Amino acid sequence: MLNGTPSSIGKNVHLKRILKGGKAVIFAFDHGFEHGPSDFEGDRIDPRVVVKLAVESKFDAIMAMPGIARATWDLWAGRIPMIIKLTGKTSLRPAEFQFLQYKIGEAQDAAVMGADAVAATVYWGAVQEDVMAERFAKIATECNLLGMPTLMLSYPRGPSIKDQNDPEIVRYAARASAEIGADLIKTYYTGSAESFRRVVEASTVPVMMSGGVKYKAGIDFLRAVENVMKAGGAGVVTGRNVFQSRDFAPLVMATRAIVHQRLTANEAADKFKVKG
Ligand code: FBP
Repeated sequence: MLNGTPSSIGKNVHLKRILKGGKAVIFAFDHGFEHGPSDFEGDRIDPRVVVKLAVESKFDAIMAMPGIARATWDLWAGRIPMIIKLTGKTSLRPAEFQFLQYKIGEAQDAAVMGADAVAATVYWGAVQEDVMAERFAKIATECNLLGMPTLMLSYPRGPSIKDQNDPEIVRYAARASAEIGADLIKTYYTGSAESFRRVVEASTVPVMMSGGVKYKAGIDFLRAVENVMKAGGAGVVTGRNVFQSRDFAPLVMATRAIVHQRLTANEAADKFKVKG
């Protein structure tokens, strides 16, 4: 039996709830804050409708802002681990502030609410990279005391970042995220299994793909997930590719089959009848 300090054991207990065999398919649901209500169509404006779908489709965890976690707690409690996001920015801010995420909560409040982890964003390459990195480091220190893992949304963005999907830049961001002490990393897909492997190998902690803007067809999204798994990635954290699709549950189940059972994208799409 491995021994450890209470906080290191706590971190592992939480991580084991989120990652199954070291892999996970996590639902990103902070878009109402980051992009505004225009990201949601019809009844999906209601977070309870979306969280119910996420729970029923069997995501491994949900990442949401504190107010959404609170408004839906009875739907996820005891069913799916919640990761509370502690940084954000709205798209309403002036352009010169779009590269800065500010702190909107405390790790302690997330722990009190029953979260299994906290998430925070750093834009590597931004003018205010230092501000976000310092905030992340403080959150990580708090989390170490609480025995909670951190998920970093590790995004290369800034005046000198010409291509935020450039594998050399994404792997630098992943490496910096691991070096600062993130427990899990979510970052941009670099376009192929070979290039994403370079990202994964640069990190000392699990690297997950960030879903991004909705692909034209579900199968294209599933192919990207397949490549991430071939590259040794730990899965995917996705929002729009699922909640902006009418194929919500089939897409989640197909993604799970690729991540957890290593089906190919074509096999998973056939099995779960993903249409687009
Ligand atoms: P998606 O899978 O929808 O891209 O969600 C991932 C995410 O990081 C969200 O957590 C966040 O709200 C959004 O993307 C950020 O989007 P943008 O790239 O416009 O800042």
